[in-house]
Amino acid sequence: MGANAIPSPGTRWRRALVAGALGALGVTTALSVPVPADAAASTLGAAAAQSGRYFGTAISAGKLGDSAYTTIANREFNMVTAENEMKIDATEPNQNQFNFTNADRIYNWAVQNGKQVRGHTLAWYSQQPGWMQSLSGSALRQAMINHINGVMAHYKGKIPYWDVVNEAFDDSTGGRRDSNLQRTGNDWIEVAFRTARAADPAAKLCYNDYNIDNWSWAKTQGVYNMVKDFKSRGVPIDCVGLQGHFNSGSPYPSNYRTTLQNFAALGVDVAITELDVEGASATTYANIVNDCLAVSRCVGITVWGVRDSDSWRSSQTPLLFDGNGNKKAAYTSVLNALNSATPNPTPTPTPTPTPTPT
Ligand code: 9MR
Repeated sequence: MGANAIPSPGTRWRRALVAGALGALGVTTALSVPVPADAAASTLGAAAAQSGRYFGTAISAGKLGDSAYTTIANREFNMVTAENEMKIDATEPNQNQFNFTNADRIYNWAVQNGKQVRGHTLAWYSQQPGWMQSLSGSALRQAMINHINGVMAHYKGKIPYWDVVNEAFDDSTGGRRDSNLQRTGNDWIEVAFRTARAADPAAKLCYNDYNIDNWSWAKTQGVYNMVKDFKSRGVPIDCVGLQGHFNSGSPYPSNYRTTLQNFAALGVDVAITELDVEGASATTYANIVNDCLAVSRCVGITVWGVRDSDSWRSSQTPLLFDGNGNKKAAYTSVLNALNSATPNPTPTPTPTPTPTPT
């Protein structure tokens, strides 16, 4: 909890003044205008911490030598996701030869600067090394298990949230995405989660995907039904990551809060894990933040890069800082939304999970 969670006397005094002025004008409605306060936090991470949440960014190891980049990243964010460096091709380039050089550069930079790290990602159809792409059947299944064990052992007890499985659902049908992992058998996802639980019982285990924001979309329903099934059968899952890559083809939906609430009601944390918004509308960014703040189990928000020039979709200028590192209007609206949050509802994370015997 940040030191600024409780409004200072000065804040309350200004509120009373505004209320008095409105009263003199005959305005009697409840006052809900956010009042800029000296209690407000001045960075995204500190502002999110006021309600027990985090605000994170994707980080690239190759940019850690860019001081303009690290200055902003260090100042503003208190959670870090490796944009590519913890993926399968990076951490196990040859079968059973693990390489954590770049992953550790990011991990160490984060921890040395007082930040936590979200693990991304252990089992995914994409960014598989060549040797894994050529496997199938039980050999691939065993390689997936071995990969999860190898990476999670390296970071055991150090990563609060792992994206165990990424993007396993089909975009249009709401069924499973066809992939070499899927062809090993429909139980591959639960095997991945059970393996992950045993490998690091302290980590919260997430399913992460895009286009699961709109409650009425088939893909959202498909993932929801999988999580519901897992919870009912005791398959260990603790969180759902909604990536949040919003653009004209996949716009921020008005029912987003409903989606977050419905996932959370299954008994998992939710997080916005890779947020970017085409054009970076300040209003849309504020709406997204307010939706997370309205859901007690929405534990934090991560934007997918620091400056527009760092984005995988840089031409869409979807982030909070421009290419020169200047704060954009969306930055201010996000900061204000975070600062307007009451300390409650605070996230109520899942209890430390107990390993489920396989
Ligand atoms: O931002 C990442 C980009 O640098 C990589 O080239 C790409 C390769 O697949 O992955 C991007 O990150 C993705 C993330 O890992 C999973 N969700 C979608 C992200 C954007 O493609």
